[in-house]
Amino acid sequence: MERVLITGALGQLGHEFIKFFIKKNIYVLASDIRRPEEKLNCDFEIIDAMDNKRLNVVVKKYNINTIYHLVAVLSATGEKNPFKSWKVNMESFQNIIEVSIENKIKKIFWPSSIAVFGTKSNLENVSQDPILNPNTIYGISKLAGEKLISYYNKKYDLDIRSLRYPGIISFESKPGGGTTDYVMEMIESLKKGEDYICFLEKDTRLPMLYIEDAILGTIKFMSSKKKNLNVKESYNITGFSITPEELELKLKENGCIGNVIYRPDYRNEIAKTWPKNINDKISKEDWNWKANFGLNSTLEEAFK
Ligand code: AKB
Repeated sequence: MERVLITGALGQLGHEFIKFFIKKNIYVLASDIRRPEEKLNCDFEIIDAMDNKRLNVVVKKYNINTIYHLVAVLSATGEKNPFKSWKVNMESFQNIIEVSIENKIKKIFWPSSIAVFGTKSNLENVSQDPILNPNTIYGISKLAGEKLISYYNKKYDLDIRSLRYPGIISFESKPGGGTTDYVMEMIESLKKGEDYICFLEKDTRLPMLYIEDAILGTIKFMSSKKKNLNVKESYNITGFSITPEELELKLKENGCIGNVIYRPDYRNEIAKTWPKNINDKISKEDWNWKANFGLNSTLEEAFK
């Protein structure tokens, strides 16, 4: 029986993973550094993943055997305080690994990101294994994490698995601190008939994935047979790619009346070093990955 601990559970992905596990009757313990504003239908513990001792106590107390470690300072916030970002992203991950070794955790999920790529990665269509030269502290920490996965899996016979998420689009749970967050911000403003000041240039193309594909894809990946997983670090996945201008036009086609004012800032510089398109062929071959949502079907969800 799976007993799952989610760290950083009150973030954009955590909320949706909680819902999924509850629906499937899988035991889930949510944790974060703050209390939830609304009641969760599962156990909850305050855990600062930087606190190794506390993590250990909670993992033992609840007999946890699977961990989804979602704690991260994302790209845009990370650039404001790189030292803190590195500390949170790396120390928490190392703690999870230590606690997992001690408690014989069966499986660990740790999200990587398109932030691991850089200008040398052939950004028009990024393959699984290009040159990686990340430009943000977030991307550097994700790349370091990918290397740690293959190292610790081998050294301690762990099963840490990872996917390189593109921008995740969700309408119930909110993102925070990312470069791809503009999608949800623009949709929210234009739906209300308000203008939106976009921090990216109108033609900055980035890969995206609708939350349902992200959750179901991750679960499918985590349930795949280990012997089929040939990539030892982190797998590429994607849904579709868009620019802010394409999104604006689609929203107007859907009857939105607000305008978009383009005022690119430092986040556009980050986005310029990220892929325009992702090649996720290896995920399709190894674990049967398939995205079901494109731009139109994602927007249908936004207007439900
Ligand atoms: C971000 O924009 O920082 C994240 C990511 C792509 O990892 N959404």
